[in-house]
Amino acid sequence: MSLLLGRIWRAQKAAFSRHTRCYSIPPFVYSEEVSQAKADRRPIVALESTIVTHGMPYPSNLETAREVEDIIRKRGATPATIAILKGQLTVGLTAQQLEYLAQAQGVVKASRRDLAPVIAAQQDGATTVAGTIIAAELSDIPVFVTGGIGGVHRQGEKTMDVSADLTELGRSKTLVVCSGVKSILDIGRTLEYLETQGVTVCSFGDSNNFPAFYTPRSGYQAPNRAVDALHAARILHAAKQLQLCSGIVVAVPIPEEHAMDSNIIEDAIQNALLEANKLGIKGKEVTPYLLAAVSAATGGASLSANIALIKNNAKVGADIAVQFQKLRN
Ligand code: PSU
Ligand code: MN
Repeated sequence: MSLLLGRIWRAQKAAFSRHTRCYSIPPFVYSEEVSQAKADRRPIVALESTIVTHGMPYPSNLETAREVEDIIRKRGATPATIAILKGQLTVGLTAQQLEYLAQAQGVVKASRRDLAPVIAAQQDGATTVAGTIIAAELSDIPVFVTGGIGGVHRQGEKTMDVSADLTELGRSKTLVVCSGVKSILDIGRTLEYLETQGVTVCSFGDSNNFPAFYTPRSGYQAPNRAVDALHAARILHAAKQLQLCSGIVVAVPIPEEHAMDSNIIEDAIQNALLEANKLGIKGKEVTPYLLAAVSAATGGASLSANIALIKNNAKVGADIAVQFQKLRN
């Protein structure tokens, strides 16, 4: 009897360790470059991929993604563009992988809810801000750079269209550098929702004004300000010490020389919203549709502004990552 029990126990133990071994394999791969930076404890900056596949047209998307990575390298950090390639969550794309993704068709825009299905179906997926935060946390990369985060859509109080980026920020430990939210969204309600989620929102630099993506000032005050990269890194460090499992937004205004005229952009947005409504665009298609419509309506001027601000954000994000790594090491 005891022999039998012993055999059952051993069999169960083996099954259990097979089970745990199976799930203890990290669900992602690093590029060679990121893997080396990790080993050397050098600063890394996470980058999203929805901006590449759904946020900008080819070839501007590829050129911008490459330039952003190079800016980060020049400032002493390692870029890690994150995407799902044939079901493999990949932290740090090689030059070839980035080139592939920038032209690939049928890539799924992957937010939190989409990650598991895309991986299970071995599809290609471009991670949104929410999706990228999840991967960045799994791989312990605390600084992430993008152009704009998602937010509460205009009329969101009726449609309930609130980006999962906001709830993800509410449950993450990541610092996201961006230029605020696009004015296709309801900026005031987005700030309210971030407050509810416990997200620390800082304007960056000289002004307390929360930026409006294409323009440096939204008219809304940011609740905090980070005067420079070291200050932002200190805020991240303090949040880590407190084990706050809620994120930080560092909102960097578009450089004045690249800012758009706010009337021109507002007109383009109003028309794009009406058109989206008429066409019945819903759900995850809304943001990519509005981005493309605004770009077309401004003759590409909004695309140039978008490119300029993300390059500037890359500088700020790299500097924060460098400063934070010094506090951490
Ligand atoms: N805002 C931009 N450019 C973008 C996006 C937002 O200015 O490319 C993308 C980001 O990937 C963001 C996503 O996470 O759109 C938000 O989509 P949604 O509103 O469906 O959550
Ligand atoms: Mn939405």
